[in-house]
Amino acid sequence: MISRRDFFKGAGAVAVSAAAVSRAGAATLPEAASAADANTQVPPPPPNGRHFNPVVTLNGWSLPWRMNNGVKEFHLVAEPVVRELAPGMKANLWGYNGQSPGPTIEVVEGDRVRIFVTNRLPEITSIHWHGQRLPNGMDGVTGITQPAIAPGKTFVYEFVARRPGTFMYHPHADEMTQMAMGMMGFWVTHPKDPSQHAVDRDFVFLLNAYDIEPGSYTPKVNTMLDFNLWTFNSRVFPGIDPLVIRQGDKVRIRVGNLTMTNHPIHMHGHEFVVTGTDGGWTPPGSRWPEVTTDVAVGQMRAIEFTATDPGDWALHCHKSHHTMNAMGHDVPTLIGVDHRGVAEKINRIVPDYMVMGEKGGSMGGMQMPLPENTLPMMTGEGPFGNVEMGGMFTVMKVRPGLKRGDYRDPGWYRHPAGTLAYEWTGALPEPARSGSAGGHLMPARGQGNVELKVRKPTKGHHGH
Ligand SMILES: [Cu+2]
Repeated sequence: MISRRDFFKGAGAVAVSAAAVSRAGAATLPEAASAADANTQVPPPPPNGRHFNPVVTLNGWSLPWRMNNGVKEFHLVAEPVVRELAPGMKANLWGYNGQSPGPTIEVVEGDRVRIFVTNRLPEITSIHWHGQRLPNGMDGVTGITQPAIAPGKTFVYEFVARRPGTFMYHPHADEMTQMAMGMMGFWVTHPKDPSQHAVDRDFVFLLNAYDIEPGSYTPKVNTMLDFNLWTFNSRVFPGIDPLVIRQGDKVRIRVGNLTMTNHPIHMHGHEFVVTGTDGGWTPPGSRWPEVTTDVAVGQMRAIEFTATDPGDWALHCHKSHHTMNAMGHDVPTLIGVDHRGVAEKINRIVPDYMVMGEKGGSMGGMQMPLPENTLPMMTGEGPFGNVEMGGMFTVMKVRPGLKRGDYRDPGWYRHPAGTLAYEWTGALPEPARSGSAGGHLMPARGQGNVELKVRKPTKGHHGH
C-alpha cells in the first residue's frame, strides 16, 4: 500500500533550485508518496483534474499528485531502495519513492505538469523525460540543459504534456551506474478524450536488467552486456504478477526498454497489433498482426488485442537466456552425454558443477545448493510441474466473467475436457526408414558398416 511520507513540512527545509519556472506556485512541496512492496496496485479513478482511464503498472503503482492552481504537481525522490526481485532474493537498488522502477506518472494531454525531484542519492542526478515534447531546459540532460542535482537538493521541472502516448523517465547523469541500479519509471500521457484509444485493461511495464552475482545484493554497475537478471519492472518470474484479463476485454500492454539489448516480446494464444511507438499512436492503416514485437533499446511499444481465448497464456521475451535467472550463462552444455554417476564424483571436487540436458532431465529438474540471496535459473511451479522459466516471463490469465477492474489472480486455468494435450499410450510402430537415402537423386552408397576412419600422419611433420 502507498504510505505517505512528509519529507518536508516546511519549504525552508529544501533549496528549490534556479530551474523553477513558477516560483510562486512552488512555495511548498507536494507530498512524496512512497510504496514499499512489489504488489500490483490498481490505481483508483483520478480524484481531480481531467478524467482518464488509469493504467495498471505490473508489480508497481501510479504516483498521486496535487492540483495547484490548475497545475498537476508530483514529487519524485531519488533514493536507495531494496527491491525484492522474486521471493527469496532482494537487491540493493536505486529508485524513486521507495521502489525501482519508480511510480508511473499519469497525466492528460494538455496538462501543465510540475515535478519536484529531490535527490537522496550519494551522488548527483537529473531526470530526462524520455519521448516528451518540452522546452529544452526541461529535458534533464546534466551539463547540457541543466546543472546536476546535487545530493540533498530539489529541482523543479515544468512543462505541458503536449503529446498523448507512452513515455519513460530516467536519469541523464552517471547513466551507466544509475540505470544499472534501477533508476527509471513509466510515464503515460492519456488523450484529452478518454474515449479515444479506450481499452478495458491497459498494462505497463519496463524491461530492465541487472548483474547481481549469486551471494551478493548490489548490481555490478560496470556490466555492459552480460547481465544475469532480466526483469519486468525489476521482478523476475515467478515474482512477476500475472496479467489478469476478462475474456472479451480489449487489452493494451505498453512496454518500455531501458536495458542494453533488444527484447522480442512474444505472446501466446492471441495475435496483436502494434498501436503505439515512441512517435505516438500508429495510424490504423499501418498496423499488421504479430505475435512477437521486438522492443529495441530505448524504445516503447503499445500492443493491443482482444482477449478472445480463455487460458493461461505465456507472455515473455523470446531470447531464451532472458527467461532464466542468475547463473544461466556459465553452465556447460552436455546434451547427449551420459552422466550417470559422473556428476556426483565431480561434485566432490567441484561443488558447483552441474550438467545440462542430462538424459531424461533438463535444467528445470536440476538440484544444486544455491548461494545466499539468489534464485534458481528456472524456478516457477505450475499446475503440471516445473515451468522451467525465470526472468522476463509471465502469464496472461484470460477468464470469462471477471468483474471490471478485478485484477486478482484467479488461480490456474482448468482446461475443459478434450482440450488438454495428453500422453499417447497406444502402439508405437517403428518408423519406416528410407533405404535409398535421397532417392534416385542421391542414392545411398556404402550401406552397412559406416565407420569414421581417422588417419594420423605416420612419417612425422615435415613440410610445415
Ligand atoms: Cu530479452
